[in-house]
Amino acid sequence: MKPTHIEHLGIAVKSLELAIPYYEKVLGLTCYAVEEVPEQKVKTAFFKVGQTKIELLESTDPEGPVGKFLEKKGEGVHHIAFAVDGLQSKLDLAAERGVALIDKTPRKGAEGLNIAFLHPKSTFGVLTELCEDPNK
Ligand code: CMX
Repeated sequence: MKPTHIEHLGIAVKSLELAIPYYEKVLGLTCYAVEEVPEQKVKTAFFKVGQTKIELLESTDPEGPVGKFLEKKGEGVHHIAFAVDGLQSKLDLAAERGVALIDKTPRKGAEGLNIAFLHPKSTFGVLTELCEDPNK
């Protein structure tokens, strides 16, 4: 698949309000966007570290993916997102190689990216997101 870089790391937190000050006041990063993604039942906060972002994820519904993750595993790293070119062809390639796809075709994610998830049961326990910037 040859990802170009790690686009972001998704970190599940109980509260953006409580977590953001750690990233700003201790790590010295700047929260440059807070965005609700209703389809994913999350509210997100973004920070940049070089070319990579940190995406904090607060659940807006206990039955959503992050709500269930927090209930089962608690706060922590929720997913890794790789930037790729030609997202649909990379999804087809993953399926050909036996990886279970959560999304067979790309959909819209935060920040206007086209995204698709690979199932953590196929990726050694790490929920994996592939992202493509449609404006690149
Ligand atoms: N990382 C690793 N494993 C995970 C996981 C994660 N983030 N989320 C769930 N799992 C594991 C669970 O621990 C569970 O494992 P066991 O069967 O061993 O107990 C298994 O997957 C099933 O978990 P579940 O709680 O029953 O949840 P579902 O099967 O309903 O859904 C998943 C799991 C990954 C398919 C679903 O969370 C999903 O579709 N995720 C993709 C979308 C998403 O995560 N959106 C939020 C972020 C959006 C954004 O970045 O904007």
